[in-house]
Amino acid sequence: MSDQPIDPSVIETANERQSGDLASDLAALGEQLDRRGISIDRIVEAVRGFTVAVPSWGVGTGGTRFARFPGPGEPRGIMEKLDDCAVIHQLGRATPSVSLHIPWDRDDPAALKDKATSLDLAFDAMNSNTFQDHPDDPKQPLSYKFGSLSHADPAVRAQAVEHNLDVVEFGRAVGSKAITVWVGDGSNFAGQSDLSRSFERYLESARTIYAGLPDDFRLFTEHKMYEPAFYSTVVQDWGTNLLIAQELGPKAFCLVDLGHHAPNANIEQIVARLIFARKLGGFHFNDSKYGDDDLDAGSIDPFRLFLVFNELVEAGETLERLHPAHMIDQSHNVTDPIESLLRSADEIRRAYAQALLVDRAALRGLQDDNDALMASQCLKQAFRTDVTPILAEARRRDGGAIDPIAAYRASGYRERVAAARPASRGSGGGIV
Ligand code: LRH
Ligand code: MN
Ligand code: MN
Repeated sequence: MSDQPIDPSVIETANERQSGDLASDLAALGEQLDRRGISIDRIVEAVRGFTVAVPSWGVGTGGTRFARFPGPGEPRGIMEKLDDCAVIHQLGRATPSVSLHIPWDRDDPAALKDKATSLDLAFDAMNSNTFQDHPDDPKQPLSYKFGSLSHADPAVRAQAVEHNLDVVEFGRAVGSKAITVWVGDGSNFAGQSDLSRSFERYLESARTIYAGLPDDFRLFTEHKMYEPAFYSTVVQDWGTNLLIAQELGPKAFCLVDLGHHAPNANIEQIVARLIFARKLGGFHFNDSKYGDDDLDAGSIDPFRLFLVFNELVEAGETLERLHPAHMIDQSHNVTDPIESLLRSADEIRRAYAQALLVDRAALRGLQDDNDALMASQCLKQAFRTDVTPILAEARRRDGGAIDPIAAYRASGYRERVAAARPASRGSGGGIV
């Protein structure tokens, strides 16, 4: 048995109280879905099979670019971050893996692996970091102020390449199978850098990283429209990202962070194009209103999240072959990170379950008949269905909490860690 951080009796007691209501709600929804020709059990089982990784930095000191307001009991290092991640998985049963960020989470890989195993956790894609300087890191004597993989100075590029290879090696040691590379490289002024030459330099560096990947490793490159470079960013959009993945080869894929697009960009169409190109590698789920806000998934625009999942479900077997990585990428300033991550995982599963409810045969027929109104209604019918009982039942069947946030509050975990972990300045998250 693993070292579960929450006493299982807390979950059992809460579930006992709620299981009667859940059974009634599930039966009512099951009846409704039956009339639509959908087996509720099939949806519950599909939801149980859908998991998403939590970001190690998501449980750390949150904040925005402007300020950080650490909450009580913030984890002081990666081991405590893993404890918090274990709470999220124990209650929600949707997040069995953690995405690490190096150097924020650098530690002995064997110790990390042992700790994760003891908590029933594994590691998803690794993240490298050449968008900040790390003054305490002897491996990083040169500054990334003017870029990293695309820097004009070959010595800085070599240092950034080496860092990524180091992260791959670290990932191999902890059982990860992918690395996500996001760089802040770009320029703030027209004329500051050569748009073509900087991209060529980036590609040359990326090729060296790619050449150092183990056979079973994937490389995800992540695009972002702007920030910290405001005039031009080297990997600014999915077009550039696709070029990179195609240039590098079969182990290279594009990662879509939902917050990295212009407001109102049609992200679901980007996802469809990347699926067409067989280059969709994974997601960083979050929500945003204006920019890279890193808010809880589905908290502002759940319909957009649903539309992304609609494309994923529509892709069927093609998607199974691509098996994109699902990760959350959030930063929290006004909520308890554990609660926010529980909620995000639930909203992501919600969007998936709703997408499974779309009557695909009917939708195709309506599209082919150019019945715009009814096609839109067909999608909306799935989106409007309240799948909450399905999500709760999926958790219950896996030993999680019917209402994970209520169970978390009842467990007193935050109060306990607040007493055990003196206030720290923390590291990671909230700065990009
Ligand atoms: C960049 C980003 C990228 C980083 C993370 C902390 O904005 O989305 O994924 O690794 O934030
Ligand atoms: Mn991201
Ligand atoms: Mn981001």
